[in-house]
Amino acid sequence: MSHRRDFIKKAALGTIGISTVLSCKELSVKDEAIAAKTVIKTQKKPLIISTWNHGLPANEATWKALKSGKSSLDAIEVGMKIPEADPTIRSVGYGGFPDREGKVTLDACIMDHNSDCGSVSFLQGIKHPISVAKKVLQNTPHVMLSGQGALQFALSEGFVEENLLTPEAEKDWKNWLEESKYKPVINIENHDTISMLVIDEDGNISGGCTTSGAAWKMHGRVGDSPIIGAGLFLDNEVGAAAATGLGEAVIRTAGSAMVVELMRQGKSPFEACKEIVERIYNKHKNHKDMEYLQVGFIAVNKSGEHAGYSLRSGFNYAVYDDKKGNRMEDAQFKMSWDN
Ligand code: SD4
Repeated sequence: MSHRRDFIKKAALGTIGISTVLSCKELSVKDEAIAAKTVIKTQKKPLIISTWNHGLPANEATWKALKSGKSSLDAIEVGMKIPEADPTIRSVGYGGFPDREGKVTLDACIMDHNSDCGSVSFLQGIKHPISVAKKVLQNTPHVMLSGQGALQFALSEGFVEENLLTPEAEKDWKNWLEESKYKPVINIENHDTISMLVIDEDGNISGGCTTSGAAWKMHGRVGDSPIIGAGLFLDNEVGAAAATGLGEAVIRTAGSAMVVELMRQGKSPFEACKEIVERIYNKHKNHKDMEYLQVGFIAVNKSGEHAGYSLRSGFNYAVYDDKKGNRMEDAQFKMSWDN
């Protein structure tokens, strides 16, 4: 956990220059104009953006796959499987924190430029939910399979059932059980869904999302990540968006779909992400979730302009393009954790 804290400190430090100038308060209109200028524009393809530090190795693998001629869906799957298989990443796939009953339950979705999508929710015992989501897209007439049904489908497709609860995650769960105060807390240490948005060489957009969801959630709880329109949405005519943070807040506002819709109306990715974060803030400012609320969005439009914006500090995302290679960008944010 300590490396996670260090990372958050570093991520927060990365934004201190901005946050000091802005006193960690709302961006003023003038400051917004400055922030908008920092948004990166590129016509270069391909372009990959993904949430959080684990986006870097995921981007790397997806980039190689795209360059070797794989389809966007296959390339996204290759990239997303890296954090899913990494037991040190406690918020995605194998090694993810379990729910309050000690079960690791996984959510994932994938969507292509034709608006074909596949999704699994509340899936247990399968290390790569992103691959099962891709099979739902390719081999079923449905968009979403859940729980036992999703597991049965995965087994019928040749996936192997395995224990995803690592000794480390089990130990943390047992520690949590000592107090077991249930709050669906998404704070800076326990949320790190990976969402990835891709523009391929042809300019077509696709995306994916995979997570073990909120730590210590109620058994059966499903977050925003497998829900097309909430955790992920794209329209190949316009752009794409994906979310991280407290899924309940993202679902309440149909977050990613709204970001894309605002881009359709002419907003930049930065403006669109910021407007939906503001909307979430306004709907939650007197809400019981507000104390620990964090949500963040990444978005890309058809011309390759991209941005990230979060309610609270500490959110970053990985960007890979031909010009600058693979690197992290700090997202702008509305407020620090002290506010
Ligand atoms: C969820 N959005 O299940 C996910 C959690 C997450 O970074 O970790 N987001 O609510």
